[in-house]
Amino acid sequence: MKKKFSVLAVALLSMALASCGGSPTDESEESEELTGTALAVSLASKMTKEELAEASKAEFEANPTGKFKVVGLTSVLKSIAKTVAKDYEWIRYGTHKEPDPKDPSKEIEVEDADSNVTVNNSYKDYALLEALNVAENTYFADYALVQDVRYFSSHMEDGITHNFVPSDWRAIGLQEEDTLPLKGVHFNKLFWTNTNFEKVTHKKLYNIWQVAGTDADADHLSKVSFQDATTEQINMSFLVTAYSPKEQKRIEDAYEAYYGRKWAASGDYKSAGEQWVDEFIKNISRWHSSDGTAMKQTQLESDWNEGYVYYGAFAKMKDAVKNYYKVDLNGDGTKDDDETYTVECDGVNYEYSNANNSGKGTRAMDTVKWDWNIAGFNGYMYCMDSQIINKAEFPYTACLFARVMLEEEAYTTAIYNSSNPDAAGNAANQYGYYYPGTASSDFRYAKGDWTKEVHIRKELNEDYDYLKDVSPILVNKIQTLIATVKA
Ligand SMILES: [Ca+2]
Repeated sequence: MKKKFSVLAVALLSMALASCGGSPTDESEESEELTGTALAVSLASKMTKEELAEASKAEFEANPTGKFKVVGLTSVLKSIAKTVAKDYEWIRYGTHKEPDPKDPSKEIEVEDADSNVTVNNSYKDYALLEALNVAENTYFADYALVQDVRYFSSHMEDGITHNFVPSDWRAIGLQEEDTLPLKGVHFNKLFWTNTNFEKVTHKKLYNIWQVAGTDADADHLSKVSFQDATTEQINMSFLVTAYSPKEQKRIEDAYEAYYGRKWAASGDYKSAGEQWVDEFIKNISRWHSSDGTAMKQTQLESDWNEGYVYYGAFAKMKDAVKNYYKVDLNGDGTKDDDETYTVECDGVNYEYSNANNSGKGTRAMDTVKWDWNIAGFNGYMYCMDSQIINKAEFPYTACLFARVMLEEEAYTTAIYNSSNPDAAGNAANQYGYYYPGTASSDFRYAKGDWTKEVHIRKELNEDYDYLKDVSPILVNKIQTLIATVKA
């Protein structure tokens, strides 16, 4: 609404200028109209990285007692803050461990008192987008890493946040579509099973229409576990993206491969994506409340012999890496230490033993089968994006922060993890987190993981141009269908 109003206001203003003999609005006049954070971000987008650093330094000199404030949903931000502080001497950020005041037997990470940066990454999901609303009129924070463009595009349109584009975005290896909004970190959600799936179901997961359709279809899969898209908004963005004109061909091709006939519009469905979403929702048999719990626990501890297809955040592999279970591997009702189990899934042999891992049992991550070759798509690739918050006190530093996040070294410092090494055993990129730029040839992926480019190709993709205009009526229709199925 506000966007339409401001476009109208600009139109009226140009008409007024024209009637006074003014020249038509050109780019320089447009930037003259900008003020405050919008102006700073616009100017920062024309600066070199060195000029941006100088502007950041000037901000701290002008405001020596101020604190640059970062908000978001991930602890990655603390690591990026440390990198920024390492590279620019006027920026100070460090953390240390202290006893938790609520439970002195535990330790919590506390920011050093002399830090002039503060990072709040404790927001849960969409609470951050709501919290940002106050920035329309008053200072809230300087930099935000936010997710789901369908949800926050209105913040950009309303001027609550501003989009910075580094002048050297091409050199970093970004594509133009990576700059609006400016990408920070890629994430994805995938369809996955456990490695006992094929033995239990006698089926492979090979086509997206297996989880739609009905029992009448050969190879139909009726056990599907999905987080409710009414509350898990990124799942709603996934479902509405299946309606996107850009994604129809892959869904139609998968239909033809599965049913042996071309997909055709009918009175019921105007697109293959619409049909898939409708049938998929009707086929969901369980609504799990946590993607993390589903992957790190449920699939192994409870569902080992159930043959479920799950849809959830691939990044939860970092939870599953730490969880071990003894399982009734031989199906006799006991979980004895000497039980072993060998199973073939999708042509690969897996061996498990309750004695494995120093007697802790089977590691949940090792029973996640995520790399099925699925006609249609494997899931949904989306991003956490950098935004400069309106009324920022350190807008240039916020832009510098966004720029540093795009450096491969800053990214790998934050994301590489030794608990999911590459094939050679080196610490490597965590599953489910992907660098937005062009990774160098020595970039290390976790063992078996696909490259970012392969994930992008195999998954539906978050698309700002499409999602910013998605009708609330479509969202409502999907919510209503979910409510009906759950009732
Ligand atoms: Ca047993």
